[in-house]
Amino acid sequence: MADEQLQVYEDVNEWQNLMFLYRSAIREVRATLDTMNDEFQFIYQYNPIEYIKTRIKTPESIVNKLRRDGYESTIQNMVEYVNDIAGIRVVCSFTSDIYRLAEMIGKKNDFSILYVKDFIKHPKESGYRSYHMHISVPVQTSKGIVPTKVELQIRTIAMDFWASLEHKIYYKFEGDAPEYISRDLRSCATIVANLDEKMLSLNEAIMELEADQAQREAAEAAAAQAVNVLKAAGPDTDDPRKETA
Ligand code: 0O2
Repeated sequence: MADEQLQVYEDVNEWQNLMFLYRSAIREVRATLDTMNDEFQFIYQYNPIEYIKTRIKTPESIVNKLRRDGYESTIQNMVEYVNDIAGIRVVCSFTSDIYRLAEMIGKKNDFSILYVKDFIKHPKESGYRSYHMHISVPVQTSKGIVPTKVELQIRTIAMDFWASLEHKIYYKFEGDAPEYISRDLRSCATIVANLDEKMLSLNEAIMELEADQAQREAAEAAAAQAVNVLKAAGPDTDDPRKETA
């Protein structure tokens, strides 16, 4: 009995240590994303990240996933086979931002990319679209560095809206929604994809107009400056009317 109790205490300790690692990994990735957002502002003059959500998977959801994949509910299996215990969702304005961000994350020396799932280029049967990056983050502890897995889901506002609603419906019907609801959701996913495409091309058109306007203003400013220089040089210099008078 005492031994069993000890085992429970050891497991609780192990569980708490693990949760500490996942929380720390989330904090580190989040800080990197905030810095990236600032860097993005510097390079492209706007912030691509609308908002970030983070979560630690619930014990119930971990156990369900292990069971679904045919593994026993042990802490070792959970660490080895459940890759999204630490989850970060990054919501962007445009699809192009997703790929730019993913590229920047890929270049971070601290993180190693374990694998990527591009559900934007290859949407799921359900209609789900999102870009998933599975990374390993080195968490510094008093006992040394512990590589810790984090799942990053990067998607647009429209994709996030769709996924949140679909997730609720999926749970409401325990994965067995009536066919007409699944069909409607799939057609909504197509509308969302078209909307994202339209918004992206609108944004590109706006940016082109802004660039043209900035160019025109710069040319006008240069012309005005040239006139001022001539005026300042006085009527004696280079004034052809003076010679003919
Ligand atoms: P929850 O409640 O969000 O945690 P892997 O281990 O990476 O090989 P995995 O994790 O079994 O594969 O599956 P996948 O397909 O990569 O999905 C990972 C997560 O993406 C899911 O976690 C969801 O958050 C999200 N997701 C995947 N497919 C769908 C979908 O069709 N609709 C919605 N709304 N979300 C989806 P969980 O654990 O399923 O759920």
